[in-house]
Amino acid sequence: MKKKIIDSIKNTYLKIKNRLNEISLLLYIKTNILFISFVLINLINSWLLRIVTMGNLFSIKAIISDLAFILFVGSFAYLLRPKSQIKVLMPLTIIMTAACIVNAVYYENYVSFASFSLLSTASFLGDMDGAVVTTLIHFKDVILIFPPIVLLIIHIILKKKKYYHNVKKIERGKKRFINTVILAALMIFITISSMEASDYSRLKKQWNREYLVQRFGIYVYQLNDAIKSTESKFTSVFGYDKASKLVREFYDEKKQNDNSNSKENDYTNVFEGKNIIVIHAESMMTQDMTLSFNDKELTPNLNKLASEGLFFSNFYSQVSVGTSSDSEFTFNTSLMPASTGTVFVNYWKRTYEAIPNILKQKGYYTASMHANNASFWNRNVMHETLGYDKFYAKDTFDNSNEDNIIGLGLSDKEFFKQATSKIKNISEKNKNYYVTLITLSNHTPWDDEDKYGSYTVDYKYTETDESGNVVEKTLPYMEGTELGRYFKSVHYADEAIGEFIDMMDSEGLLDNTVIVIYGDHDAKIAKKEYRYFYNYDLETGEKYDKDDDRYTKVDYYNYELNRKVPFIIWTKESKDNKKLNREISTVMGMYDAMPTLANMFNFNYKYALGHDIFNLQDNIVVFPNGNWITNNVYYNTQKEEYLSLKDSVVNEEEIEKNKEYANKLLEVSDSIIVYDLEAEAKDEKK
Ligand code: GP9
Ligand code: MN
Repeated sequence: MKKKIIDSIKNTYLKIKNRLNEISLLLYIKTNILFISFVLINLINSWLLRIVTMGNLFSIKAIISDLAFILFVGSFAYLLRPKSQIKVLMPLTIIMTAACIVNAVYYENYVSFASFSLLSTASFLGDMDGAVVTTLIHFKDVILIFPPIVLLIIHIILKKKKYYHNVKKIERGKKRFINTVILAALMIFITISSMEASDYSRLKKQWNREYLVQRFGIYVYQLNDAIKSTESKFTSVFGYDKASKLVREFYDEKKQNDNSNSKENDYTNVFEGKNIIVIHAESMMTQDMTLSFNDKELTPNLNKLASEGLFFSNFYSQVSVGTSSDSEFTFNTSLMPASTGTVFVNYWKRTYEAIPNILKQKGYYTASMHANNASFWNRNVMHETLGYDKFYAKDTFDNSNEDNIIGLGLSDKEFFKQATSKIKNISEKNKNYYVTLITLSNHTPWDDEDKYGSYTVDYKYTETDESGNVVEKTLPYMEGTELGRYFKSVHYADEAIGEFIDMMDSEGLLDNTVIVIYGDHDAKIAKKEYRYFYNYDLETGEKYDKDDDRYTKVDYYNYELNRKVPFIIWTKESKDNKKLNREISTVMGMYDAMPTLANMFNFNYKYALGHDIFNLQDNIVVFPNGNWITNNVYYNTQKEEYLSLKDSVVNEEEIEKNKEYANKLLEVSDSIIVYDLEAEAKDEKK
């Protein structure tokens, strides 16, 4: 009886097993383990990449286009025998994994995704200190390496289990190839049919890389980027007429509807005939100027210059992947960074209406100074293009004393010291000069703490103990954090600027000179560092809880709004002159610097995209990713949503108008750069 029951259970089990085997999906899975693993592993990796970079947890659209890509490229494996399919699937997995890792590391540093058009830029990384590169690679990026390893393990197990030998009998390669391609085509169809008009233009322009990866996944993004990057080599040959027309019409319209760059105001010619010293302050942020630790201001020197001169407190840098070089470019030309690649590396063989070029025509001697390798960011050639008579790079500075080295090179204090004697020389030989000083010490990774001086970012306080004695206590606060180290470096960089002003003054070099200072871009420090900073309880040394009334949120918008950098125009006499000693809070971008200075120093230009800030009540600052800000709104193009600032009532019509304007402006800027349209104007003048 017992035996009978066991036999019948056995029989039923075998029957079910056979039935299941007949069901094609299960059979498909069982006989396609390697291929399915290949698809899943690479799908998961792309998803992980979106998490570690943008924190984007789930996007069905990205999963579908990832799937389309993986299925399509993988389908070719079916043209080989099961045993050999690994020969196709493994190289593909390695390539896709490499794309994920490179992009994760790249994102860490540039908060954007990598582009093939930047390959020529990669060489400059070689100039960086090893420490910089290693700090760019974080543990979370390392996990992205799993696909080839897991695929190999699966392959070995299958081989051991004689899986390939068994499936050989069932496998009908060509049919599977066709079926997989059909499935991939279906995914492509779903992707395309769910695309909106703006998606097409974004794929075409590649301005908003984050959006593209979020929408299409990393593989499709990288494929599109590869096509675009090769295409850009050809488009500068074609499409010239279209670009030229677009630019011509844009400026014609501007001339008719917007006279803010030609109108005279209180600042017209105020500095005519004066020398200009521009300080490009590496990673200096406006927020730094509002901070104090242990009752000592973080940036006392910048604060003093700002309070004595013109301080533009709502000023944004507009950099793209070209960071420092982009801000040099936009400051000097009032154009936007390039949409693919960087102007300094990819579009240096052009003619630009840049401040040094213009001032040179007016008889100024123009020079730039920077104590890093001349080839970094391709400055050695690009500075000549911008119109600098001479670029004083690393080789013109004495770097021999190891004590004077911080981070990437010569310390700012020593740099300014040696620069002052160079400026003295220049001043003796030239009536007027325009000198740009590019600082270096405040560059990431901010780990030369012992060289930054004695400024501390901990929290010192006193307490009376039980016996009535006053005891000094310390809470670590920002000590030991990345943001804390950055603050110490900022304090050092500020001190260096203060010393420079004093040296210039004692050499008598400030009497006919205007000092212009800009922060080149924000410090790109992670949100979690700010969360810690804003929510540190100075009574207990603990972090406020999220539910605490005192808890400060750090979200996309307040992070973006906080990326302001200082912009200061100062002279020795400013503090006694009401007009030259004030704060301007109208929102302003790096591209407004050139037209504003042009009005003050009396020089002409034709192509500026920004405005003379003294003629504006409100303004629009367009960012390279298509986001923009006015006094009332911050617009996020990735999410197509906005944040109203200062509780202002937002007019939808205005939003649409600004969106259109921002896109047009980016297109115009890019057309000028790619098609070398400022050269055209120069030729016309001849
Ligand atoms: C390098 C320095 C830094 O010379 O200007 O460049 P960044 O990394 O900020 O673009
Ligand atoms: Mn920089």
